[in-house]
Amino acid sequence: MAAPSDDSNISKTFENKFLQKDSYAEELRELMDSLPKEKGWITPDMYNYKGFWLGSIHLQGALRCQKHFQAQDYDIMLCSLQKTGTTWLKSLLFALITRKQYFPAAISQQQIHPLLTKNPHELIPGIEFYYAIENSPDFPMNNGRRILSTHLPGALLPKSVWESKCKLIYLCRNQKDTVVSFWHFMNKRRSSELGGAEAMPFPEAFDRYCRGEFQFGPFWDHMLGYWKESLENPSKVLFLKYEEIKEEPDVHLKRIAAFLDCPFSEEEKECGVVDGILRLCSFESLSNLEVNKTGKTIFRQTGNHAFFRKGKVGDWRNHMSDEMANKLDQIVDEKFKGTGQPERRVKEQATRG
Ligand code: PAP
Repeated sequence: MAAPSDDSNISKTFENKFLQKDSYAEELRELMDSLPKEKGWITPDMYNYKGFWLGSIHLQGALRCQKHFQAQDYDIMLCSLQKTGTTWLKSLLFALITRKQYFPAAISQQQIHPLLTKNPHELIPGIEFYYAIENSPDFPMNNGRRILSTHLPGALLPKSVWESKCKLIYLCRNQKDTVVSFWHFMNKRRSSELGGAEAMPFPEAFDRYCRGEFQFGPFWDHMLGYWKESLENPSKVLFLKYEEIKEEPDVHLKRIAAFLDCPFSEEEKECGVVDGILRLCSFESLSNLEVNKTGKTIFRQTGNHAFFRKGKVGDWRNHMSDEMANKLDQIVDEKFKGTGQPERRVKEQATRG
């Protein structure tokens, strides 16, 4: 069946359904009853499944895609925790892979680029969300590839992802900016999806994040799983950082293109294709499009504007005390000690702002 596209129907049934425990399949209810649980940020509960925190929607989606999703060698899977820059990288990947159909440097004269009328999340589906709705969603092909995304940790991905030759790109971000971004986003969702529920105070959100108790967390195990795979198999997993892409977007876009076996030709570079993609996908460009100012996501009542807040490195300083920042730095140091994880470098960059 075709990928869902009518936002009004899906968002109503999808969210409401997953807030009602009675409506879950019996098998899922039994599993949920057997798992450790905590209060969810949006849903009433969150479950610890094999070491990771998932809401009922994501648990259903994870189990279904483990069972039914078949990765293909030509697939591209963008893997990330929430609020690490997924929307941005989705737009970059889409523009990169479809650049022959939609020439980014000449969009204004010749054609309407899909990114000008659709939110990146509509163009690149998150597999666990689609599998939460149905057993066999049909994902779109773009120039001979399927560009997909997931917030699932590597350990919960369907086996075929690891067994096939599909390529994985992992994106991470400085934790201090991530938790601030996550807190803002969740409060917007609480307000629009939970009938104006009160905002969660930042100290509470921060403590839960530090304990790893947020969707798809804890961040350390999520990151380390992909980090280790990227070291062992660099042609399979490319490990990227938001701050580094911000610093040298052209370098990283070319790196991504080479990793995906679709490098830019000299001619393309001279014609301004790299710059065209970066301009099209910049925060300023995407956040000012009508679809991203007033449109809604497929699954949620929350508007697309929630995916575009500031897009800056170092905004954590406006929300976090020194004591909080030190606490999170210590957790990062402790969790990544001895792993060779280059998190420290990300941290220093963000500290410099
Ligand atoms: P998601 O996991 O829910 O998809 P995600 O896109 O990963 O969210 O993260 C949103 C963050 O990326 C926001 O960060 P902020 O809250 O600190 O501002 C958002 O502003 C930022 N972002 C979105 N688009 C871009 C872009 N084109 N360039 C840079 N940052 C962006």
